[in-house]
Amino acid sequence: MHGEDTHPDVPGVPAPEEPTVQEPTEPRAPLPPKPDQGAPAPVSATGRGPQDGAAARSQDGAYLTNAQGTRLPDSDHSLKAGPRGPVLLQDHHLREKITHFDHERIPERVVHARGAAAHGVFESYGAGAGISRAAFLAAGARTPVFVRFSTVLGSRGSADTVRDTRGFATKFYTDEGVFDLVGNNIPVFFIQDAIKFPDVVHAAKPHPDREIPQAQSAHDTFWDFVSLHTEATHHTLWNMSDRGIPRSYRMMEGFGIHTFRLVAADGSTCLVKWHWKPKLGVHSLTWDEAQQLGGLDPDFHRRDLADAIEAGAFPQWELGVQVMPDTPEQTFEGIDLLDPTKIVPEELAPVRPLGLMTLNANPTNFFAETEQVAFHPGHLVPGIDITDDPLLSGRLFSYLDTQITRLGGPNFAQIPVNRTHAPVNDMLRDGFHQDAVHPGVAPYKPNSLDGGCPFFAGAEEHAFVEHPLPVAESKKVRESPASFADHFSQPRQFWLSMTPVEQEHIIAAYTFELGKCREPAVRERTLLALARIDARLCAQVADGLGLPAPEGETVEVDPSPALSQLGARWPVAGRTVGILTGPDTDPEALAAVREAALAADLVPLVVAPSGGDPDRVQRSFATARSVEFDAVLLAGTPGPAADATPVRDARAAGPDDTVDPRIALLLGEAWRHAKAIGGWGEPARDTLTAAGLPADGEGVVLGEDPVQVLREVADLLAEHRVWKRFPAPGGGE
Ligand code: HDD
Repeated sequence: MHGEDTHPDVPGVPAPEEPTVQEPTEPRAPLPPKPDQGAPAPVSATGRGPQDGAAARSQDGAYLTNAQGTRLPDSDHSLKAGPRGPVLLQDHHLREKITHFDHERIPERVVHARGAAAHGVFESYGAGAGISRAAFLAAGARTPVFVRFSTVLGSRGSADTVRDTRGFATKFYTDEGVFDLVGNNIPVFFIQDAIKFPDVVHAAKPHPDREIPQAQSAHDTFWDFVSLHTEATHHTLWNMSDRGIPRSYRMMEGFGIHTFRLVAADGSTCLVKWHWKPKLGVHSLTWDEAQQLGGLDPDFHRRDLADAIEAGAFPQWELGVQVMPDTPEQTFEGIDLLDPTKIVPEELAPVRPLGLMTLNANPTNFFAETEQVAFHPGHLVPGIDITDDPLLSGRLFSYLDTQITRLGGPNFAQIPVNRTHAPVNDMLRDGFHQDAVHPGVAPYKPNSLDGGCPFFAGAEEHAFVEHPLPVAESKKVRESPASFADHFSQPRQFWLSMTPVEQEHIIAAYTFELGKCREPAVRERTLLALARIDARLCAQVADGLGLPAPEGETVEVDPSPALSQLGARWPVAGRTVGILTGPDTDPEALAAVREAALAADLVPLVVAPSGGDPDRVQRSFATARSVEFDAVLLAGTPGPAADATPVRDARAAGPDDTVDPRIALLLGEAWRHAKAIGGWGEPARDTLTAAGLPADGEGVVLGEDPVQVLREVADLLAEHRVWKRFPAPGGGE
C-alpha cells in the first residue's frame, strides 16, 4: 500500500497499488523436449543463430521479446500521449500483440473437433513380422507414437461424456515414415461410401437454423437420415449401446474399421482388421452418470487421461489384427470385407496381438500438439496397403484436403507434432508457412544440376511400393455391390450378443433419443428399423414413446459373445475409491485402508465433513459427488457435522437426519449406478440404513477388518459394476 502517496502524473489521484503477486523474474529451466518435438536441422539463411521455431520461441529466455527477437521494456501499457491521452497509431508493439491475438484461432476440425491426446511408445512383439514388412512391426522395434482421442459431433468446447462415437487416431513415427491409424472406438461406420459423408455429418450436426442440439445425435435431422439410410443401423445401434458413453479413453477399444492389406517381405499378402485392446478392459459410464458429468465435469475424459499419465498410471493397449486370406472375392465366411458397416466376429477370426502401446507423456502445449496434429489414412508405410473399400478411398482424399484449410496451407507436415522421424528429401517447395530454407537448385526430376539427386528407392531400400493388385475389368457405375444391401443381420447379431443389462441400456438410449425427435414420421420409421433388429427392442422403445410397435422380419444369426462388455474381470489400477469419513472415523483404520488402496494402484479420495487435515482429505461433503468414484467406502458415520452448513435442498433430501443429506445423495447415486459399497463396524451399517439402502444388498461389503473390506470391494471393481443391481431400484437406468 502507498498510504497517502499520490499519483506521480495525475495530481490528486492516489498512486496505483503495487501488485502483491509478482511475476517470476528469474528464467525457468526449459522443459525437456519430447521425442517428436525435435527441431528440423536448423537451416539458417544468414548462418547465424537458431532459425527453428521450437528452439527460438520456447519462452525460456530471460527477456520478453517481440516476434522479431527485439527485447521489450513493457507489455502492459499501450503507447499513449500522456497517461490519460490517446493511444498512438505508431505503437507497433500493441499492433503486433493484438494482430497476433486476433488470428490465434484456427478453424476447428469439421468433425472430431473436441479431443485430448498423449505421447507414447509402441513396442512390437514381432508377431506381425511374418505378414508385414513394416519395420515397426519387427521384433523388438520401439516406435514413438502420438494418440488423439475425440468425440465426433461436438465443437471444441463441448462436453466429454456425451453419447457419441469416439475417435482413436494414432500416429506412429516409424523409421520408414509416418503411419497413421485413424480409427474409432466402434468397429463399423455409418456409411459404406465416402460420398455420403457430408450427408451423415450434416444430418448429425446441430440444426442449421438454431445450432441445437450440441454434441449429440438426439434430434430430428440425425434420425431422419439414419432411418431413411438403413446402412447406418449397425453403427447407430453401437452408439445407442454403452460403447457410446465410455468410462474413460483408457478403457476403450479402438478399431481401424476398414480391411487393410498387409504385404510381407516375400510379397505375400493377407487382409486384416486392426484392433486396439485396452489393458484396463472396456468399460462405460451409466447414462445418468454421463448426464451429471456433462455439468459437473465436462472435461471428465480429458482430465482422466492427463491425470492418469501424470500420476504414472500409463494406459496401455495391445495392437492386434484379425487375419483373413487375400482372396479375389475379398470376403470371409460370407462377410464382405470391403463393407465398412460389417465386422468379422472374433469367434471366426481371433485377434492376434502384434505389440503394446503405452501412453507415457502428456502434451506440453495443447494447441501446438493436440490441435495441430494432422492425421491422414494415406500416411502409410511399406508393408501396409489399402483395399478398395469405397469409404477408405474417399478418406484418402479428404484428410489431406482438410488440413490445408485447417492448418493454413500445404506445409502442415513441418509442424513439430507432424514431423516424421525419418529423413525427408522431398521436392515439395514454397507455400504458406514454409519453414525450411531448401538448398539446391533442382527440385525436379530428372535433373543433372543437382547430380541427379535424390535417387529413387526400390522395395529393398524401404520404398512404399503399391501392391500390384489386378484391377477387375468392368464398366463405370455409381452403385454398390449386392452384398452391401444387408443392413440388418449384423445389428441383430450385436443385439443378441448383449447381456440383459446391456439390452436395457440400449432400449433406454433409443427411447431417450427418439423422445427428442418432434417429427412423428421420423420416430415411426426408426421403429420400423428396430423391428427388423428385434421385436422386444422395438416393442419396448415404442412403449416408452407411447407408440404402437410395428412388426418386422428378422434374420437368423449367431451371437458373438466377444461383443459384450460384461463377463470378464479386469485390472483395477487407476480406479477411484471415495472414503467417506465422519467424527468417529478411526484414523488408524483409515490410514491402513489408504495404504492398501495405494498398494493396489487404486486412487483413494478421502471425503470429510469439513475442516479436515488438508494432507489427508481431498473432498468435503460440499464438494464430493458420486460420479468421480468407482466405489465407495464408509469409514465412520458421515453424519451432519456440527460446523457444516446444513444442506436441505431438494437434491439432498436425506431420508434420515442421522446421515448428512449430501452423503445420503452420494450413497444413493453410488447404489443406483451399481457401484460397489463397503464399510466396517456398526456406523457403516447404520449409515446405509439411514440412507435408505439395504445393508445386505448386492455388492455391499460390510465387515470388521477394513483392509479386508477394501480387498473385497476391489474384487467387485474388477467386474467394473455390480451388474446384478440393474435395473436400478426406482428405475434410474
Ligand atoms: Fe474421419 C477426422 C475417424 C470416415 C473425413 N476421422 C477424423 C478423426 C478420426 C476419424 C478419429 C480425428 C482425427 C484427429 O484426431 O485429428 N473417419 C474416421 C473413421 C472413419 C472416418 C474411423 C470411417 C471408418 N472421415 C471419414 C470419411 C471422411 C472423413 C468417410 C470424408 C470423406 N475425418 C474426416 C475429415 C477429418 C476427420 C473431415 C476432420 C479433421 C481431420 O480430418 O483432420 O477429413
